Amino acid sequence: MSTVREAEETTHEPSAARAWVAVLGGVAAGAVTIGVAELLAGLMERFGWSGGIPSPVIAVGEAFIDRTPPWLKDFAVNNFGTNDKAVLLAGIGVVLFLLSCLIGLLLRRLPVAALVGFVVLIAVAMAAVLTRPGARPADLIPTVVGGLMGLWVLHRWRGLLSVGVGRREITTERRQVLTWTMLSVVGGGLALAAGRAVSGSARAIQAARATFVAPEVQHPVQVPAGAPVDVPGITPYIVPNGQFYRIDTALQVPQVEASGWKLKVTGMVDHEVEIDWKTLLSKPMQQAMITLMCVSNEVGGSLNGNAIWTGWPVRELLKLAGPQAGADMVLSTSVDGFTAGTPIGALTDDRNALLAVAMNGKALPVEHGYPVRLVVPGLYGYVSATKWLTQLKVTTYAKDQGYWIPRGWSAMGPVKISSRIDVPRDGRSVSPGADGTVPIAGVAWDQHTGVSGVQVRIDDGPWQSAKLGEQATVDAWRQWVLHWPATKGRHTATVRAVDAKGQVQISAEAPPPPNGSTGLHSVTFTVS
Ligand SMILES: Nc1nc2c(c(=O)[nH]1)N[C@H]1C(S)=C(S)[C@@H](COP(=O)(O)O)O[C@H]1N2
Ligand SMILES: [Mo]
Repeated sequence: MSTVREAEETTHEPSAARAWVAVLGGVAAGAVTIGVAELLAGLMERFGWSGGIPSPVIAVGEAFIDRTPPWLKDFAVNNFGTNDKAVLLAGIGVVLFLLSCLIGLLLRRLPVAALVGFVVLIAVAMAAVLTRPGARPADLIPTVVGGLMGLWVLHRWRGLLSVGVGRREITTERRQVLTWTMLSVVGGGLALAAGRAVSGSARAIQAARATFVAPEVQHPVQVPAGAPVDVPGITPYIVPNGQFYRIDTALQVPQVEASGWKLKVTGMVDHEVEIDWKTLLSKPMQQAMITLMCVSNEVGGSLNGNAIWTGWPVRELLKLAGPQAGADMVLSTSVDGFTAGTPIGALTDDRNALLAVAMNGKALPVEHGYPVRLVVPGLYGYVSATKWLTQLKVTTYAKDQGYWIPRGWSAMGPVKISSRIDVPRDGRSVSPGADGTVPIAGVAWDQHTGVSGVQVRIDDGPWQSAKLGEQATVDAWRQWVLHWPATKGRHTATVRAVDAKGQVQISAEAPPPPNGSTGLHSVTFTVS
C-alpha cells in the first residue's frame, strides 16, 4: 500500500501533483486577478478615467443587486438591515474564493476546463462592467488586464504541476509553490487595498464638500422651541447627518463632482432644459424641514429621519421646461441608474419638493446624494428621493416605471401615518423618576398631512393622550411623551397616532411590501 502510494507520488505526471498544490494555484490566480483589477479600477476612478464602475467586483455586486428577486432582498434587509451591503461583499468574497479553488482543482486533471471556466468568469465580469450605467469601453481595462494576469498565473501553475510538485519530501518545487502563492495572495491583497484606498475622486469631493457653504435663504427654518420633547433616549428631533438612515442600491457610493454635475429635464416638455451646479446655486433657494421615510420600514423600525433641507423648488425648474398636457409622472434618474417615478402633481404643487443641495446646513453627505438629490414631502423615498440626481423625465405612468415597481412595489407611494416608541426600549428595565412616573416617548408622522394626536395604551388599559411637541410643519414628524405613573412589574406600551383630520392610525398589520407597513408599535419593559 505505502509503496504504491510512494510510487504514485513520485511520478512526474500532472495528476501526481497533490490537490492542495492545484488549489493554491487557483487561489493565487484569483488573488492576482482581483488585486490587479481593483488596483487599476481604483486608479481609473481616482483620475476620473472611468465612466461607470470599473471594478469588476463592485460591478458584479451591483448587477447582482439589480437582479435580486424581491424575496431575497426582503430576506437580506430583514436579517442584515443596513449591513446588507457588507454581507453581500463578504458573500462575493466567499464565492470568488470557492470558484478560485475549483478552478485550481480543475487545473490538475482538466486544464482546458479550468482555463475555459476562468475565461467565462472574466466574461461575466466584463458584461457586468459594460452594463453599468455610464459605462465606457475603457472601464473594461482593469478586468481584462487582471484576467490576463490571472491566466498567466494559471499557465505557470500548469508548469509547476507538470513537474510533479506535491511529493511528500520538501523539494525546491514545493518551496516555489508556497512562495508563489504567498506572493500572489499578499500582493493581490495589497493591490486590492491600495486600489480601494485611491479609488474615486473621493478626496477631491470631500474637500469640495468641506468648503461648500450652504446657500443663503430668505426664510431659514427655525425649529420652534416647543417642537423637541426633552426625554433622554428619544430620537433627535433633527437627526444629525452622520446618524441619518441610509438606503440605496449602490454597493459603492457614487462619487459625483459638483463641478461636472448637470441635470437634464427631458420627455413631455415644451423645451428641454439643462442646468449645471453653478446655475442651480444661483437660483433662489429655500429651506424646508422634511421627514424622509423608507417604505421598507417595519412597524417600530428606524428607516426614517427628519432634517432641514436647502434647495431650489423642483416646480421652478419644471416651469422652465413646460410640462405638456397628459404627463402624470416625473421619472428621476440617478447617476447610478436608480430611478423613481413621482406624481407630477407632487412636484408642481406648492409643497416644498426640493432639488436639495444641503442637509442640516452642510453639503449633502456623499451617501445621501451629493451634490444634488430630490426630497419630496409626503412620499416614500423609493418614489421620490433620488440621490445623485442627473435627469428628470416628464412622462406617464403608462409609459415608465421607477426602479422598485417591477420588483413588486406599488407605483404610488404616499407615506402612511405611523408612530414609534423610542423609550423605554423593548426588553429594558426602568425605574420611575422622583415623581413616580416613567416617560414613554417617541415620534409620530404623517408627512404632508400632519399628526394631531398621539395615544398610548399600557397593557390592556384605556388609550391615554400623550403630550405632543409643537408641530413645526405638517411635513415633519412630531415627538411625544407620556409621563406614566408607573406600577412595578412587566408592562407593554402600545402607541397610535391621530392624523390632522382626526383619523386614528389603524391597528391591522401589513408588511412593508407593496406600499408600506401598517400596525401598532409596542414595547415590553419591566418597572423595578
Ligand atoms: N440613487 C438612489 N437614490 C435613492 C435610492 C437608491 O437606491 N438610489 N433609494 C431611495 C430610497 S428607497 C430611500 S428610502 C431614500 C433614502 O435616502 P437616505 O439614504 O438619504 O436616507 O433614498 C432614495 N433615493
Ligand atoms: Mo426606501
